[in-house]
Amino acid sequence: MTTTDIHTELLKNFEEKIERGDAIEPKDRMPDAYRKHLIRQISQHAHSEVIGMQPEGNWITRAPTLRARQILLAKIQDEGGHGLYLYSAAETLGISRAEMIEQLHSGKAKYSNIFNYPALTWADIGAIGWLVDGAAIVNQVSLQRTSYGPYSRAMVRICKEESFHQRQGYEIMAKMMKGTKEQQEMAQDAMNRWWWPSLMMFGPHDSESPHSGDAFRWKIKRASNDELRAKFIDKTVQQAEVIGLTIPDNELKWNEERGHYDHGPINWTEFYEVIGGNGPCNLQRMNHHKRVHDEGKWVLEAAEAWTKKREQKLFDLN
Ligand code: FAQ
Repeated sequence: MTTTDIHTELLKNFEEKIERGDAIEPKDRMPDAYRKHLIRQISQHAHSEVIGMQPEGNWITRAPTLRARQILLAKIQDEGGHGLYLYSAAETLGISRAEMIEQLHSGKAKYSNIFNYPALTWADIGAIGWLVDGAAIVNQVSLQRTSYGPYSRAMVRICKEESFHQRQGYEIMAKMMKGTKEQQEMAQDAMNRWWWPSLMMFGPHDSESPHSGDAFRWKIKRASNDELRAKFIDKTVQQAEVIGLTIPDNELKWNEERGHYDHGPINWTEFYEVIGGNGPCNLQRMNHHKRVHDEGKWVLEAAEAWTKKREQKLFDLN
């Protein structure tokens, strides 16, 4: 067998595994394009979790009660943990965490559009939990069946935690809607500002999504951007109705034939501006991440020095 034959055989094995719906594991042979596609998606997902801690972090000291503060703190810690599972999953594909952070800082790697908007009031914390985590869950539930084993297993755990996050946000909104007129207005205002960016989280329409072709062929994506967006809208409209919030879309209408809500046009110019680095908070988010990364370098250095010392000790003992 020539090297080319072996290569062809290994890639055939990969295609067959995908066809059967078997998981691809780190030691399996995979096409380079599959590996790169996953590194892009998983690292962007990880960066989103970590950058997503910033808008909520601003509210820890301003939470209205001790209970609300404890819950918010636990939620934000979870998001940091999600980032860590995802960085670890991406590392199994042959990229280091340092390289991923470098790509984030240089602008090569993206993170979710949604975290470039400011959290102006306590109701925004409700809207983030309810809408942003709600949108993230819809996407992540479908990714539990993604073809790459480490990514799919990370999703299973993450989804369990996200459903608690979504309830945390919904509880805040429900409480505010039972409160004073000012509190109700604050909740509606947060809804108005977070609704459209939340719909953008699912990415461009299927017809405009350059990565979807490969993503479906390799079973990385199990549902399309538009299908997931529709699922999110359908369930969220009902939740909004229960607590008396209005969806800020005059064109929102149930379509009996499609079995989904029709919605008004999404502002894709805004979406591309935001993911291109020109959203309201992009600079602030990146500067904060870079500063904290630099300030925390000593922790990494200390951990590395300790590991080296321990290894030397073990070596001396042997
Ligand atoms: N934001 O061809 P497609 C969370 C980019 S986790 C920014 O459709 P694809 C938890 C895309 O990268 C939220 N960029 O791409 C939490 C590509 O650009 P590129 C994160 C976006 O990958 C809650 C270009 O547009 N979740 O919130 C976005 O097939 C609360 C063309 O797009 C995930 O990352 C966007 N929204 O589909 C934390 C889920 N959408 O890379 C804290 C995993 C698209 O060529 C607090 N990711 N782009 O330069 C996915 O499922 C997919 O990557 C999609 C995009 C669906 C996001």
